[in-house]
Amino acid sequence: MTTTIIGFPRIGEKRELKFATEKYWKHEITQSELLQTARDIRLKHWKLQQQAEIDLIPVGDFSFFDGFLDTFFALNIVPKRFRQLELSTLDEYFALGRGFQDEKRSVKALPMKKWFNTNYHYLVPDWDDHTDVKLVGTKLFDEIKEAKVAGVNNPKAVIIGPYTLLKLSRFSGSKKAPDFLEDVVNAYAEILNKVSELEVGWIQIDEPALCFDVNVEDRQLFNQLYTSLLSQKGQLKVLLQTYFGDIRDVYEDTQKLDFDGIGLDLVATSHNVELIQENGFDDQKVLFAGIINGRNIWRNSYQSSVKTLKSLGVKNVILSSSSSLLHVPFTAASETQLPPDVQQHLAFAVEKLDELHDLNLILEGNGQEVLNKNTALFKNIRHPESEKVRTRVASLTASDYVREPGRNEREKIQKAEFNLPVLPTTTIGSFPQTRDVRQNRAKFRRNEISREEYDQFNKDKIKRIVEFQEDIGLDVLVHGEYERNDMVEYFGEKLDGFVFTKNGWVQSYGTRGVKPPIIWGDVSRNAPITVDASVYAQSLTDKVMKGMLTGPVTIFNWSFPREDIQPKESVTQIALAIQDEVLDLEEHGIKIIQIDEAALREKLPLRKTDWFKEYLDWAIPAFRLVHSSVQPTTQIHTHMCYSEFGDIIQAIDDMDADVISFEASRADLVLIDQLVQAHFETEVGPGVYDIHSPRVPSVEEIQKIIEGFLTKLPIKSLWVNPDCGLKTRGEKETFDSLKNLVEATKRVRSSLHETS
Ligand code: THG
Ligand code: ZN
Repeated sequence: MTTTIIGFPRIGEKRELKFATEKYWKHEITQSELLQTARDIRLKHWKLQQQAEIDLIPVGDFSFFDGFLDTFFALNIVPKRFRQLELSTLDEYFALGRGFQDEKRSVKALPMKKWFNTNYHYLVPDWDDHTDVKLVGTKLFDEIKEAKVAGVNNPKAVIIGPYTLLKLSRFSGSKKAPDFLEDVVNAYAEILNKVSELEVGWIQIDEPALCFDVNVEDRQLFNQLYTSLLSQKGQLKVLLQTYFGDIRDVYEDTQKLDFDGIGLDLVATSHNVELIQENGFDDQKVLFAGIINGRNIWRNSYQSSVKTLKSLGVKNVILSSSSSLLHVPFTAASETQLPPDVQQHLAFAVEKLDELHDLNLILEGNGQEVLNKNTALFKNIRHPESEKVRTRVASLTASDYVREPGRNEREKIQKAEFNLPVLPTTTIGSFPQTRDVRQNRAKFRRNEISREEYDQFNKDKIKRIVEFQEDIGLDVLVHGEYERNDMVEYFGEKLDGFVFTKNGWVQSYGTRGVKPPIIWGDVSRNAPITVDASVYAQSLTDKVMKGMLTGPVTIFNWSFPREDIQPKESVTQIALAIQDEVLDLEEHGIKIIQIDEAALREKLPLRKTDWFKEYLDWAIPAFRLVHSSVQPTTQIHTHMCYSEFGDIIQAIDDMDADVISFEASRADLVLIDQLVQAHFETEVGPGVYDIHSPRVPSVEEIQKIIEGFLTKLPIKSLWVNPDCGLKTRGEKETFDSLKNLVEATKRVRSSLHETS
């Protein structure tokens, strides 16, 4: 038996790659300095894997921005607008990821999307009729040579496969995926050939898209691609690597095709185990058994892993991770501030390497001691359980999930209560987190200023932003969220049941990362969290102040979950904690409360048949539990960052919020059409401009967008707002954009007057 991993985190133990890259972008270091940092990082990660005696070390998993981008960039899939910039290769690469702007030119970045059901984003390549697919990049081959020089004698080349590439791409011209098939196969064949020439044993071709539903055409595409490609593999051993789900639709095909190895995720689902048990596994192939969880941070239970592996009855097995380790932080060893009884249960990327080594020992019959120690660890897990929380969850009844009266009734009551103009204007909640705001938080954290000084600074900020919103004439105001870091980390820190890492960074996109909270015990709220800030803000104005909360599904999805209880149970606990906050806000005079569910859509199971029974059936009720006992006069808003919920519209309506805001700024009316068709009842605030760019939209532009929405939607259910929170923007552009938003709304209102 041997060991491998699918990929290692690449941002560096202390986020060295992030800092170097951002310096390079600011022209503070040279390209060669950046390349040197990258080499140092790769070398360090290879050495760590060697020390842990990982046999097959992945090479090519490194990335400056995104591995999916690396793959299509190497294949020359670069839209003309980027080529015309005539940049260096590296700068063109970065331009695809983050756009490009200088005195004369401005090019928008490629769109980003969530990578399967993770909080990682990949870049979406745009193929048009000029796209000329051919191998032009040398990154993979350069890294293989570099690894060999560094003494990595058994590298495993890693690339994203052609099926996943085609499935996740956008084809904007008249040519579609099948029209590119031949060129794609040729380009990949050339990659195999070059890797083979470098005397590499294995190539890992990542095909996670096989874990989505694969229909008849997709299956044909997969077979066509690989029949052709595998006939050209020569001596190279080809591993078909899948992750995040099961491959039930193509399992038989993978057995028949000439793959040398099949990589299956044995953690995300039990379905792959069943596929092997029921259909057998070809003796001539190697199973890359994804038994170490790449998605969560708990220690592996060796006893149950050994049991699973033995139940498979497969002859040739290599032990592996269930996915790339890029989804977990670097090392748990430095998290010494955590209580020891927590720390001993954690395995981040570095610790997972040792776990593979341990498992291998055990399976070879030399690991009785490590097995005993691990078994004892699992006997000693002590998740703090709260009798109070358990009782509260157990006593919930169906009526706790139903808001009375119904939506139509509430709408009338609320129109009378608030007396807002038509097309009410608002923002999503956060205002720019300028340098001074972040510094104030940092100083408080380092004990350089007192709690009073810290609070006073934020109060001054709130006062200023409330005045600004009143001045420009927004209708529903917010306090600006100056006291918050990340919208999930902030709530996690205030709730019982969570623990926090100091350095547990996970890449979210490009150089940006998040530090997911860890759910360790039963979750509850011991004191009000946002009430002071909201009440203070409301005291400054006669307009309505909107309270701002993060919803239970998003808090859960962006944390590392417990594995000893069901997701539904954790989410219900979080929902009750947020319910306490909602009711406190209401009691203290806050009449509109927004509960964000930015991450609701991303955790939809990969297969449609699982959407309801494995997810929506508990996620949507959890949201309702949070708000269903408020007064009819209290208005509940929610927000979603990504507009792609066309396929779950009914579920979104069933959240039973009064108003939902979402991204729609590409003047893309498709979703609006879908909402109309589905008789969507919730009032909507489709974003009227894109906050992800510093560009200030003009009054005329916003006016047109609002008028466009009005051709589809009844005026009584339309709100006007930007498409997301404003915390990542600068103040000047934000203020200008919002002034234009209000002015555009006023013009639409008065033109309505004239015509009626
Ligand atoms: N919070 C969490 N996940 C998210 C978002 C979020 N996922 C999707 C979406 N929003 C976009 N993601 C990010 C992630 C990180 C950053 C911005 C958008 C970011 N990070 C800082 C960095 O890496 O330098 C660190 C910020 C900090 O100090 O906390 O800017 O909102 N959980
Ligand atoms: Zn958003």
